[in-house]
Amino acid sequence: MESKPHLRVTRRQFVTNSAAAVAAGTLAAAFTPSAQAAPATEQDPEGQRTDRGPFRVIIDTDPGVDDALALLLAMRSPELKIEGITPVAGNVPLDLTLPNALRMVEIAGRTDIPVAAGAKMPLVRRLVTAAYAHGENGLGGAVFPEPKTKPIAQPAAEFIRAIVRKYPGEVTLIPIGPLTNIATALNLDSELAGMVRGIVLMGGSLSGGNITPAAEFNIYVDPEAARIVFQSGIPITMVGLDATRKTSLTEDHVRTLEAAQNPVSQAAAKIGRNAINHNRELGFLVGPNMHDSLAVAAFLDPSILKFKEYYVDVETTGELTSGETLGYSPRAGDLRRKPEMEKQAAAMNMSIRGSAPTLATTRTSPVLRDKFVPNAKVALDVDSAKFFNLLIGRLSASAPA
Ligand SMILES: [Ca+2]
Repeated sequence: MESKPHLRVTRRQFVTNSAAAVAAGTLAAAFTPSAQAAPATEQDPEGQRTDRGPFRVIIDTDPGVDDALALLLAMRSPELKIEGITPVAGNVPLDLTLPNALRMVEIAGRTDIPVAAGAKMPLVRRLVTAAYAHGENGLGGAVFPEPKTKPIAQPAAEFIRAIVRKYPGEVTLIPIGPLTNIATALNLDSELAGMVRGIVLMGGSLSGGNITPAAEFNIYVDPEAARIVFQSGIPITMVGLDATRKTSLTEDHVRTLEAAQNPVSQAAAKIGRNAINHNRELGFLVGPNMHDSLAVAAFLDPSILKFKEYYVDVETTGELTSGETLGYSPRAGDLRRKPEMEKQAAAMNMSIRGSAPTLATTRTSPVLRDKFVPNAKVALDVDSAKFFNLLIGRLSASAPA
């Protein structure tokens, strides 16, 4: 099928703009929050300018301790028009992530939000879960009643496709679990990528993994899906371990949540308290990282993070490294040039090179791309205090009237 021309232009513009930002080569340009993450100034129907949305989003999730808090944060954020929540297998199997998502919707009093069941398994691999970190029930052992709310009949990938097609160019996807549902939606419809406004995801790392030394958990679970997403051309904001491991939930945070008398803060406190205790039992020196809510926060307020543009690709064939995210940049690591040469360096077509071909292959060149074009803004640093002000502030505030 032919893609719609105007949507193609949008994608080409992104690439052109990204290339221009690289060509500009300034530190400021490198750390400008991503356009798709920064809720841009828009016109509302009355013609009033508004910086606060609401912006259409779909949250794809595998609750998950930090997913639960991320969902509660999102449902307490007036900037978001949550079109749906799409649970996926990840931290725990789908038969737990689905009811856990429904529980959060009920706790937040937001049963108006459709919840669509997603993939039970990664695209081509057996499911590896993280029950070791999230407890057998996925919520760190915090127990909540069985949800009464039911998921909609439509499967997640079809639901994502339908919503994106309904509002072309408007929907931002916020995946905070393995990328199976998103990749499946993109596989269903070759035009879909051109209609997605952006993806702000929790996943990956340019500084070592958490489930293996190479891979972050979400990407490790379904590297093939992650590769489809990173190569889709959709503008991506990657909030990975480089930033999320600098966020740590503390006793003080939990006490603030406990003191607030509303169902959301009480539930968040219960989950947070269990997570801290679980962490302590495992002997960790720092409190639980709030990986997923940082991705939601990155969409709400990109100034919380510092970003740099990379071409990110995903290792899918390693014996030890599958799910590793590789960040290519002519402005990072040993490839850095003198400032006066930076512009040239980007233009100089730094090639994107893979592993050397083996004798058994007929592949003549391991060059994957002949020049540097970024596909992701990667969060490299975070103002943790500012992030927790947002997270704990919104979770402990009374419900909006
Ligand atoms: Ca998650």
